[in-house]
Amino acid sequence: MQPIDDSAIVRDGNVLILAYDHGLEHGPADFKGVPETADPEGIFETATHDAVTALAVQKGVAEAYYPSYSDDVTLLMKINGTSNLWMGEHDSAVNCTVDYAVELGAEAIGFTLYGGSNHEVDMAEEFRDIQEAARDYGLPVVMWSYPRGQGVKNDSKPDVIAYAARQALELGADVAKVKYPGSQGAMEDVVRMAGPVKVVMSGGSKTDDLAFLERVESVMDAGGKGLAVGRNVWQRDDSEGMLDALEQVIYEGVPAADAV
Ligand code: FBP
Repeated sequence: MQPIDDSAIVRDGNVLILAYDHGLEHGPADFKGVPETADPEGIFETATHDAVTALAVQKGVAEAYYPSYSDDVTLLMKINGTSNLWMGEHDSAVNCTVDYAVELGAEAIGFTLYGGSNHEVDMAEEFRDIQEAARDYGLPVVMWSYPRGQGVKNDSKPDVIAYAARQALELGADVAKVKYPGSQGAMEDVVRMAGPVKVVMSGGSKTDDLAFLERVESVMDAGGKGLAVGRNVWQRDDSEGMLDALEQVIYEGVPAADAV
C-alpha cells in the first residue's frame, strides 16, 4: 500500500474510473443498444468530464486513441483481460507490461484477479510482478477483485466480496474494485476488510438512474471511495448528465435523490 491521494486518479480522496475494456471482455454485445459506443473516440471525450479521474482501457485502444487525449484524460492501463470467447476456467491474459504502459502515458495500472479460479495462484504471481513494477514508477494499482471459478459457488455473497476486498489488501493493491454486496451494512464490512485500500464499486449492467445513484450513495456512506463504471455511464443517452450527478454524489456528498 502506498499513499495515492496525490495521484492523478484521486480527487478529494475519491475515485471515479470510467471503464471501457468491454470490447475485449464482453465483445460487440455491449455496444449493440447504442452503436456509437463502439467508437472509442466518443468515450475518450466522455472521459474528459471533471468527475472522471481515470479512463481504463486495454493497450490497443490506448495506442490508437490516447495520444490525442493525453492532455485531458488520465490513462489507467488495464494490463490483463480476456475475451468472452474463452470458455476455460476463469483466467486473464497479461496483455501489456508496466514499462510499456508507462511509455504510453499510463498513470495507473489495472489488474483483474479471479480469486477462487484454478488459475488464482498463477494470477497472484503475475500480480506480484506487476505490482512491484508499478511501485518502481510510483503508479497506483487498481485490482478488479472478482472471485470466480471452480472455488466460488456464489460470487455475489457478501462474505465472498469482503474476501475479494481483503485479497486486494493482502496482495498490495491501492484500490479494490468489487461488486456491490447488496446492502450498505455489507459494504461497511467490505470496506473494513480492505483496511487502507480504497474500495470502489463496480458499475454493472445499466440500471435505472435513481437506483444506480442510490447504490453509489450507499457505497459512499459505507466508507467506499467511489466507482469504476462503464455501461451505467456510456450506455446512457445522457452520459454527461449521469457524470454530473455522480460528481455530486461522490465528491460533494449530495443525496442521490437530489442529484438525479
Ligand atoms: P461496468 O460498469 O460496465 O460493469 O464495467 C466495469 C467492468 O469491470 C469492466 O471493466 C469490465 O469490462 C466489466 O465490468 C466486466 O464485467 P463482468 O462482470 O461481466 O465480467
